[in-house]
Amino acid sequence: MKAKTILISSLTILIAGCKHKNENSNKVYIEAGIARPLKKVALCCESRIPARFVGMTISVEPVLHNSPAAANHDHMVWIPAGTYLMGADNKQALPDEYPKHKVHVDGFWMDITEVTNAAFAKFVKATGYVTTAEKKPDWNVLKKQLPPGTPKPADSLLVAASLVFVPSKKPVSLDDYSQWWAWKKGASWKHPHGPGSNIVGKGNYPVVHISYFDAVAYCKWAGKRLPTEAEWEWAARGGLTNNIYPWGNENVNTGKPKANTWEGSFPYKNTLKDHFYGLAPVASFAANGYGLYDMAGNVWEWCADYYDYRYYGKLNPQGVSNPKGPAVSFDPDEPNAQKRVVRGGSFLCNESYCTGYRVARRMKTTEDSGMEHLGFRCVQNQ
Ligand SMILES: [Ca+2]
Repeated sequence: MKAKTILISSLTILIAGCKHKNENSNKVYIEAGIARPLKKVALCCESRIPARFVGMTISVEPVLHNSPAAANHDHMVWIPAGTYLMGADNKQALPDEYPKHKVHVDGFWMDITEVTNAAFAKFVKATGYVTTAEKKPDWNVLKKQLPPGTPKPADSLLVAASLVFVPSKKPVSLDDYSQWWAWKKGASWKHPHGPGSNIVGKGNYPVVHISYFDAVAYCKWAGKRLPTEAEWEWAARGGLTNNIYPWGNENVNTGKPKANTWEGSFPYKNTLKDHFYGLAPVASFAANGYGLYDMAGNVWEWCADYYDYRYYGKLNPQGVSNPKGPAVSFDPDEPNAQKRVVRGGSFLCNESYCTGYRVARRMKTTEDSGMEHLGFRCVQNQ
């Protein structure tokens, strides 16, 4: 196994583009230099999206040396309090979406769009903040989080970098995410597709390559916070009851485009029915019933909660109020990795295998993950 493949395998995992069922369960993959059986769902969307460093569990509260911006409700909408049934709505639901359970959430303010490049640039200008993707990984730190004996990758790979989407030229096995994700030196929020790309003229596009730490730092500065998973799903439903998508139940591919997704055959053929191959400017599609844009598709959005695939089953079946997620994360596919929930799907999600744009769809990734299709939006209590 080439060093680069080992690194990508150890740095990344899968995505937003994968089948519901992996038919090649007898294959193995290399993670951190160790061959492991490929589980039936191990490399599907439902299991995980790429992580920057597998098993790296850094819990670092961001420290800001500048005063926060004055809190206001500009560009936000009030989401009313309510009680709903959280979780699975249809047969595409994954095991971690069960059981469907009663949840009450208090009212809150929510950004009507994903945080944009323009907004993030203001934050960086005010604070001098440097994102995770812009920092060189420290091998002495990294190796402590990996299995003993994991070989050190080449110095040329231990650089400030992030994961960018590179389509294949033909159909490929959806088991091998390294065929469409590339560890690209210099990729960051300012260079979404690596050196040579930039965000000039794209102030109204969602900021991407944002780690959980980056998102929390921005929210703090803005006088806001990340939504809980329960708040996010309640808001995404937009006042509808037990519907599959933010717009209702009409299939994503039926009628006029309703979200920025991947149409065609992943990861090599995109029919562009929704007119966007990659990212779309925020609010390019109709808002949901609460006035929120892009709660489906465009970019995955960070939530505050740790991820535990068993979490719903541990809650009081009579109902819960303002749940804040489990005390610790647990993903059976990567039991040592500390993961947070991400929601909403991205421009890479496709009806045939990912369906990340369903309002009940859960996804998770390690806190240091930064990718070309991962962003966030904020909420506020009052
Ligand atoms: Ca699209």
